[in-house]
Parts: sequence; structure tokens; C-alpha cells
Amino acid sequence: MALLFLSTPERAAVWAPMFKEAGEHLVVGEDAVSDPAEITHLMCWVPPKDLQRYPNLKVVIGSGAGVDQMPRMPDGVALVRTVAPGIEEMVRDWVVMSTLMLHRGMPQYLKQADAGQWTGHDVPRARGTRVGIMGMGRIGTLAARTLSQMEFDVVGWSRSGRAVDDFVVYGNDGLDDFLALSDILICLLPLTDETRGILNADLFAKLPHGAHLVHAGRGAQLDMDAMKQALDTGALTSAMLDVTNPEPLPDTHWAWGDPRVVITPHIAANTDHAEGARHALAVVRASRENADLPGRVDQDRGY
Ligand code: NDP
Ligand code: OXD
Repeated sequence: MALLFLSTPERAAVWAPMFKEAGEHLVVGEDAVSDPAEITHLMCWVPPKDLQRYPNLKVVIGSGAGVDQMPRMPDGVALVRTVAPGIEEMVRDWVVMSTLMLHRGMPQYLKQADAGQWTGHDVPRARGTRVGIMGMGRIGTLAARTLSQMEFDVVGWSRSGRAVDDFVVYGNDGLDDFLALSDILICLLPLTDETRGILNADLFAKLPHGAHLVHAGRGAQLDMDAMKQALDTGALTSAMLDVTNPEPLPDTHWAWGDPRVVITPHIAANTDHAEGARHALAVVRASRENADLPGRVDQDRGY
């Protein structure tokens, strides 16, 4: 049983001693594979094309929380995403920062700062401001908890509508009701066939007029031109994007120069090397014991 590691040398330098200490076999890079039959696990962002080369491969571990870049695995090969508290806490922090920035009018103050303009505007309260979170999974739940502690009125939306703590969570058929309650809309959805392009003109029209958008899911969920139109009509007031469509965003793209839009280059989180290794070791142990694999992806659902 061995895990084939296809990632950066910096990450390998952390993983190798941890695997050694755990008594697990780590093979760094395909060139180091002496016997393809011993490879049972593979860790990568995107796998090599020829997975048939590894006849005993059981599990592919994606190095991030999202796995939309992964192809469908061959029969008998499970797909797992990295589940690490650091990723979830970092995205939560980015979402809370962005929500506060939009709520307190920071795009406008940044524009004023450029012009050296000292002008105050109304100061809104969190209490009474409604925040809607699309995707009440691991990260959405963390964000909901923190924002509700800050007195925002938080509601959620998910595929199942599954209850989370005391939050009202709408299911698929409650999307319109959920959107009507979202003064600030936060997207933390995985990218699947169902969520591709979901942030579009139709959706923006169903938000309270002048709503704000916080997007940390995946770029392909957002129709950037529809967002511009919504900003121009006032349907949207401002947006914070950690993910864009396309990615990277070309330097000539209109959104870079638009003071209503603040962009960060997909940096809400990264995977802490040691946490990633601990997760991979837990996956290796679970598969040896035929137990549930932590972070297992339902490949039919796509997340
Ligand atoms: P989870 O799998 O824990 O949660 C996903 C949530 O989305 C669930 O609540 C799920 O519903 C819901 N969902 C999925 N499909 C649909 C749909 N069609 N309609 C409505 N709801 C849906 O994922 P995480 O919280 O860990 O991560 C979410 C995403 O965040 C990742 O997939 C990734 O794209 C993004 N991400 C971005 C990062 C960044 O740096 N910007 C870093 C890390 C993650 P249900 O509860 O019913 O299953
Ligand atoms: C991830 C990401 O999915 O960085 O982990 O977006």
C-alpha cells in the first residue's frame, strides 16, 4: 500500500517525515514509482491521464476542498476531497471580512480615499441586516455561526434544506423565498452541473433591490456581465469576489477598474501542508480498515 504524491516540493518536505513517522509509504512523483502495482492512493490537484497504469488504485485525494477540476474516476476508485479545519476557518474569515466590508460601505470609502474625500454616510447596523448563505455545508455553517454572533439575521439555502443549528435553511424549492431575504448574498456552493452559472440575471433580480454579493465558491458559478448589469441598474450595490469568471481575470477586464467590485485572486484559503498530510493519513487508515473515507465525494452529485 503506497500513496503517490503529486504536488509541490514544499508540501512534500512536510508530508514525507509525517508519513515516515506514521509508518506509511509515500512515493513522491511518478518518476519515483518502481512498481505501479503498489500504488493504492494518489494525492494531486488533477490526476495524470493514464490512471490505468496503477491497477490497484483505490482512492484519489484532491488537494483542495473543491473537486470540480477532477475528472470522473474509473470504476472502483473513490474520490476524496481534503477536509482541513484551516481551509474552512480561512474561508470563513474571508467571508466575514467581505460581508463587513460591503455592509459598512468600504468600496465607496476606498473610492473616496483615492480622491482624498472626507465624507461620511449612514452607518448601518448588523442587527436587522439579512444575510443569505448559499451552501450550508462545512464552510457555510462556520460563516453562519460567526455572522449570527455578530447579530446579522442569517438564513441558508442548500440542496437538501437540511437543518443546521437553529438557522432557517431553505431547500431547492425555496430559492426565491431565500433570495428575497438576502440583503447580503454569500455564495459558498461547490461547482456542479446544477450550480454552474447560478449567479445570473434572473437570480440578481430576485434579491432585495441594492443587495450585496460575496462570492467565494467557484468562478464559473458567476455571470460577470449579468453582475455588471445588476450593478448598473442598482439591483446590486457592490460585490466582493475571491473567485472570478474566468480565472485568472484578464488585466483588461472591466471588473478590475470598477469601484463597486473588490477582487482577491482566489486566496480565501490554502491548504496547510501538515493538515493535508494528517487528512491523507486518516484516509489511508480508513481505507485499510474499510471504514468511511473522510471527505468522500459523491461523484454522481459532484461534491
Ligand atoms: P460542503 O460539501 O461541506 O457543502 C456544500 C454545500 O452546498 C452543502 O450545503 C450542499 O447542500 C450545498 N449544495 C451543493 N449543491 C447544491 C445545489 N445544487 N443547490 C443547493 N445547494 C447545494 O462544501 P464546503 O462548505 O467545504 O465547500 C464549499 C465550496 O467552497 C467548495 O466546493 C469550493 O468550491 C469552495 N471553496 C473555495 C475556496 C476559496 O479559496 N475561495 C476554498 C475552499 C472551498 P447539502 O447540505 O444539501 O448537501
Ligand atoms: C479549494 C480552493 O478548493 O482553494 O481548496 O479553492
